[in-house]
Amino acid sequence: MLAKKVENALNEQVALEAFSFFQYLAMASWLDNNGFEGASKFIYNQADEEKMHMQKLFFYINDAGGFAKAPAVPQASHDFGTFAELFDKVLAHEKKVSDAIHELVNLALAEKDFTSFNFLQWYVAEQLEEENLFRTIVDKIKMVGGNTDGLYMLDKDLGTMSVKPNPPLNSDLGA
Ligand code: OFO
Repeated sequence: MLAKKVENALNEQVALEAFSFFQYLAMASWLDNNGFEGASKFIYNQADEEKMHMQKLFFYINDAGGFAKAPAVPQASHDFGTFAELFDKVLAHEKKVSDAIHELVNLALAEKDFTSFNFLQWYVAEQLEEENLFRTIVDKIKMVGGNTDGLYMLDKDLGTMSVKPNPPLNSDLGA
């Protein structure tokens, strides 16, 4: 049974994932407008992943006997400075999401809500993967520095990065 405090915190996480979706949509649009076609495609795919993260939580809340609520989402920003600054912001955002997931895990354990604790392990693993991915991209951007040829190649590479197949959106823990 879903503990009430955990249900509320899961609904807050739904809102954070929804914000991530819109924030990445805004970033993809900025990249597209600034000539970074490959990176734009890559971030559009990341936005889709965030939507999936949100829906997976949403379905879980109801599956576990709670009430999933469509969230109010804060306005995403549209100004990111430079290509490098944009990816710094993505990495910082992913770290914030990881902290929120870890808080949720902590709460589930404190409330002896072992079902939610188990469900959330998928997000713990996902955040490790996402932080690692964006840290690598930030490192590559630093390596390239202001070199336009290097930036061109990096943008191209980002555009060819494969899209992960989405897991089922219900609370299937085998996902
Ligand atoms: Fe990229 O963060 Fe969702 O969970």
